[in-house]
Amino acid sequence: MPVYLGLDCSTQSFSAIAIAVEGSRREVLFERSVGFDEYFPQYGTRDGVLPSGDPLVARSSPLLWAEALDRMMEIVARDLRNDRSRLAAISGSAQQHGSVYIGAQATALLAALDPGRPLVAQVPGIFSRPDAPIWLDASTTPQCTAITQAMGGEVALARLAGSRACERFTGPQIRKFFEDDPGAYARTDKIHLVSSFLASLLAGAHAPVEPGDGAGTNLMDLASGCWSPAALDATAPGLAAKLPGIGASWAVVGTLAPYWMRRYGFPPARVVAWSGDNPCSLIGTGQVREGGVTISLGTSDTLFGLRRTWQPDPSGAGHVFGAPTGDYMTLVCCRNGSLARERVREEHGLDWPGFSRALRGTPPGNGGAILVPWFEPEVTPSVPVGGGARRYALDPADGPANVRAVVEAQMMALAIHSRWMRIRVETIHATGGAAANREILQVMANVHSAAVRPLKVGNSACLGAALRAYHAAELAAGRPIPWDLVVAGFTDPAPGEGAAPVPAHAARYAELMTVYSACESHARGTGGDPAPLIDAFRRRFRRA
Ligand code: XUL
Repeated sequence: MPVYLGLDCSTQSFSAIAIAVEGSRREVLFERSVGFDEYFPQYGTRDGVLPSGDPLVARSSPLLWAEALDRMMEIVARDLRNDRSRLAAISGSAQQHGSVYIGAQATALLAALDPGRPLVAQVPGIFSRPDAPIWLDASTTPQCTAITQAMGGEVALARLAGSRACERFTGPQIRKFFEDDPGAYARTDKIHLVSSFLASLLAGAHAPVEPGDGAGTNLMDLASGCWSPAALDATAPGLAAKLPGIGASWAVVGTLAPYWMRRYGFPPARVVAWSGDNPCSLIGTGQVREGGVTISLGTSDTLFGLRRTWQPDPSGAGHVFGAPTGDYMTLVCCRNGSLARERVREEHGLDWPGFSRALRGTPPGNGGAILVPWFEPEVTPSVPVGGGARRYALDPADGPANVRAVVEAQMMALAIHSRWMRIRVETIHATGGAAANREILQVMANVHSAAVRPLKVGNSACLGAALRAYHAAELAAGRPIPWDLVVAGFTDPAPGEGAAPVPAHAARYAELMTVYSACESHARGTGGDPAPLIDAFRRRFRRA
């Protein structure tokens, strides 16, 4: 059976999933993952991020990503053993918005990688900037303001690009680089997304940007799928010449470079355009039709669904990206995801079973106790300068109540800030590390008043990349397959698992969400004291 490989360069780790497909026979061969901090301590990252004196700055190392790719390909070659020759295509998924800056010497270097030496020994010279700003960076508020002004305001930009100017998006990051270091900007020949950078290393030549991920730049005209000349002009001079082209999501960008074939014994497998982790996860959770919803609980918590047509979020908080099917996807992203859960768990000296026990032992609605979990600057709603977490009617020392409060807040924030999508949520496909936690899924089901189904494969972004490789390889071979058939057998919910909403608890959250919104507004300095609302909620659910 032909084998397809999906790779995933996320914030904290690098993963691979190999699948085998032939007709209706479908099999996940293996999943592998290496954490950046543990496997590559020499880079000094913490949770995948380089240390910085400025809490608004978040960068990682493109060299680390290259080394992790090399290590993962070695692992995959070992694990595929005699099946290596059956590798038909590879695609990938990467954290969105991050950018990699490359000098002109890279083109020749990429084409002549020496299989006798590891990648990490050969590529340091290609970067015109040693670090890469990533999606956790919140340092570009002045650049966002300037770009917004030049584009005629937030609404005009969102109508063109699917999102207002966001601190973590690539365009504002490029503008900041140009302002801070015009010399290095001038020496930059190509600016890649993390996704197109890694695809370029595999193919040994500059790969195009994929439109799903390209929509996370504030630079792409979402309707035409092309770079917008006006947005490029508003960002930095000469940018058009520095960006790779935008290709179709299913573009075969080349075959594996000789480096990979000679060093690890791979065949000349097709390299398919890489996309962002959220677009890939759309496929990896089987959202290939309009109307469904995925919640992904990872470093970021995201909620998204496929759309055939699109309108931007009038509040400016949500996003519209391209979907790898050629459609669109709407998305909200909350930055304070897994690290916020971990922080509360650690603050109260709990392990994960203890975290689950705390959820089981506390009442839905938490008696009106609220935590607004903005431990780090939040992206939804936009809280660029870290105002810190805020507690309302919540004792900071009460471990179980804080555990419930962080999970309820995260679920309510996703529900509140995704209303603009107007999706009638009946079933949620849950993915990401925390989707393995039954108690968290129960809160999700009650807050959204929807059935929650976790999927068999937890890393849906990586699986989505493997499925995209399969789809594109078939298309390239003249055998186009509908997306329903691409995902069939891979993205089915795990049987017997999941959570159903409890109607009385769902009704309670419908009221608590009004309280939570008021707490968010108060915490942002845009609303009054939510205490009267909290008291009213408490009186109503006193005996709950
Ligand atoms: C989406 C976003 C995050 C990153 C995390 O807009 O910023 O979900 O893609 O990997």
